[in-house]
Order: sequence, then structure tokens, then C-alpha cells
Amino acid sequence: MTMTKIDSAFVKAQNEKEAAFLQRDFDALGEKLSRDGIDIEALTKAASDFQIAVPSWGTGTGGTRFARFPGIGEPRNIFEKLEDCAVINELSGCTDSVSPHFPWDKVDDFTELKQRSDSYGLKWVSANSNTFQDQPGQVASFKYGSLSNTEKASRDAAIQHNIDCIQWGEQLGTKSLTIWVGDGSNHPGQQHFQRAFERYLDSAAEIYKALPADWEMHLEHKMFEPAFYSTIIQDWGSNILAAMQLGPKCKSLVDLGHHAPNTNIEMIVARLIQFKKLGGFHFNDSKYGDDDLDSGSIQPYRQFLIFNELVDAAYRKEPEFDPAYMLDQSHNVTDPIESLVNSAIEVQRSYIKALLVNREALYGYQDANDAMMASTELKKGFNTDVSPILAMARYRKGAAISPIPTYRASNYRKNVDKVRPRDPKATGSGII
Ligand SMILES: [Mn+2]
Repeated sequence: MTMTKIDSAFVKAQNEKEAAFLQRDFDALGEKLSRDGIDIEALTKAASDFQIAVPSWGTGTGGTRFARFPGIGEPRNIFEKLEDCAVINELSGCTDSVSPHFPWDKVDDFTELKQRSDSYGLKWVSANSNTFQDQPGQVASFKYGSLSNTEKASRDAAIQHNIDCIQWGEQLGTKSLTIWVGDGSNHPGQQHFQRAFERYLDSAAEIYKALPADWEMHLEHKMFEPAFYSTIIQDWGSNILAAMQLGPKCKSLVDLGHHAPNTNIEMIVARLIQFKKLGGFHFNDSKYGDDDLDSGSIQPYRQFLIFNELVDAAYRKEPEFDPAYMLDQSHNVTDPIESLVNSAIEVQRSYIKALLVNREALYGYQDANDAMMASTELKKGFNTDVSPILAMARYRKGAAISPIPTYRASNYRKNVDKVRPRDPKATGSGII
């Protein structure tokens, strides 16, 4: 019996107010799609099967470089973060896993934490290490880098932390380690590019050696910040070079916000797929840089085009293609639960729209160099409103037809505020 944080009978009662209208919208869309030979039930099953992980750190209010404005009833520890993750999954029906971030989510008794997540029907995926700041009492500093630091003691501390993350992750049942480092430089000449990258690769090789047989290691690249002149894994080129050097269990992870504006991310995705190096995603959206805005809120067509590549790879039965999907956002002016619910559904929406593309027709247009019809085929999928499919998938599994109104009507946030007095010492939540 799965424990729920919002009473499932309440969600059901809310759903029943809308179920008849949903059925009519669903039937109308089904009739329309059937004219193109598309089975709405197959799409609804695909929506139902789709899952994306929630980052534990996303349940707290993030912050800008200037300030953090906490909301009410924010989770103060990993157990309370799990409660909020359970709510997100109850409402969205598509977030059945949580990604931990260490050392914040380290507990003395991982068995207790695992039992708690099991009780909510949540799994753990992708352990994330953090070597972009010093922890209290840390002797070997990461001020001048972690895995690529010129000082061996700092490199060793960073390697050991990643190995610890693997061991903590094993106790929770995760099967991958995601590494992002803030290493880099702020001044031309500050770092020797080749030597710094060699130090990084030597350190990462030590972590790779500690990977259990069935684990993967995912490297996350980022163009800038906190280093503003050069970053050790600056782009997907450095990323795939490192992943190729380290071995088959090492793959590249694409965080949408970690690229220069207007970068063709869908083409990067295609390249990584082709060379069997696509490990996974951190979904978010951006206008200027690593903005960590809600997925699909700024450039939904770009998100669709990324899924167009992913659906294409699955359609072609590309070998060793199994990317991990995860959100990675910073919520500064919204309730994090609402943003994560909405974002998970927006990513799911891109996936279902990409499934509407007629692959064989598109290949034909591409071979005939028919640019107009090729782009029109993509736009046909993107312009179709698949909301009734997503809502029906939720309704059938007991999640909310209208997640945000249902969440607000439940008064969950106000209720937890009574039992979660604010921690005045609370700091940022480690957005990566
Ligand atoms: Mn990220």
C-alpha cells in the first residue's frame, strides 16, 4: 500500500468534476488523430509509461546570485523533500524517482531513507556529487578547483567524495553517478588548459575505477559559472572527449541551460546518440544563460526538437540508447512543487508531440530535400494540443486531471507550514 501525502480520495473527487469533459476532449482528439492513422490509446500508454526524475534540491526555493527568498513550509531535510516529491508524483503521475544530491542528502541510516521512499512508491536515481564548494571543516579547499586542482590533496578529497557518493547511492539503489564540477579559471593565463584537463581526466579515472559493474558515470558540461573565462568541461566537445577517454560506462549528460544562447542542442543530442554517449538530461529552460527556468517555459519548440531526436533514436532502435531524464531547475518566484509538476508534464508533452511525427514520411522528405514538407511534418506534431492525452494518462492512474488547481485546493503547503518551522540557518539548495 503506497502512502500518499494528499488524500487520494480528495484527488479522485476533484477529478470527477472534470472527468466527463475530459472524456469528450479525448474522444474528439482521438477521432482527429485516427484520420492520420494514429492510435490515441497507444499515445496514452506512452504518456502513462513516461517518467522523469525530480531532483531533491528542486523542492526547496533556489536562489539567484543575489538572494534567496524562502517560501512557507519548505522542506528542511531529505525526508521532508521526499514528502514533497511524493506529492509531485501523486499529482503528475510521471515522476516516480528522485535524484539525491550529496552531501546535503547524506543520512546516518540509509535503510530508513530507502524504506521511506519505498513507502511513497519512489525510486532513487543518479547520485549527484558536489565539489563546487567547501563543506564546514574541509581542509583541502576546492577554491581553485576540485578534480583538476593543482594541489593533490584537493584532488584526492574530490575523488574520495565521489567514491563516497557511489557508496551512498548503492544503499539507495541508484545506478549512476552524475558529476558536474565548477573547476575553471577567471583570467587568461590562470590555468594551463592541457595540464588542467589532464589532471581532471586522471582524477575522473580514479572514480571510474570505483564504479560498480552495472553503474554508469555521467559527466555534465557547462559553459561558464562559477568560472567565467574557462571551464574544465566547458562544452559537449570536452565532455565527449572525457567520456570516450574514460570508458564505455562513462557518458555525457546534457543540461539544457549549460550552452551558449541559440546553440543547436538537438544536434548535440543527435551526435551523442550516434556515438553511444548520451547518458541523460537535466531539463530546464533558459533565455540568457544557465537560468534554470521551468522546462518548456521559454523555448518549448526547442524542447520538442530534442524529443524529436530521442523519439527518432527509439524508432530506429538505436543500440545502447537509454538516456536518463531528470529536471534540474531553480524556483525563485513559484512554489517548487507547482513548478516541478508543471515542468514534468511539459517534458512529457514534448515527448508525446514528437511521437506524432510520421518518421517514414519525414525520412522521405529529407531524402527528397523537401525542406518545406519536412519542417511542416515536425510542426504538425508540435502544433497538436495533446493535453487530453496527458490528462487522461493521469486520470487513469489516479493522478490529477488538473494538477495545480488540485494541489492548491488541497492546502498541502499551508498544512506542512504548520509542522515545518523555518530553519534560519538554511542555505542554498545546490543547483547544478
Ligand atoms: Mn544540471
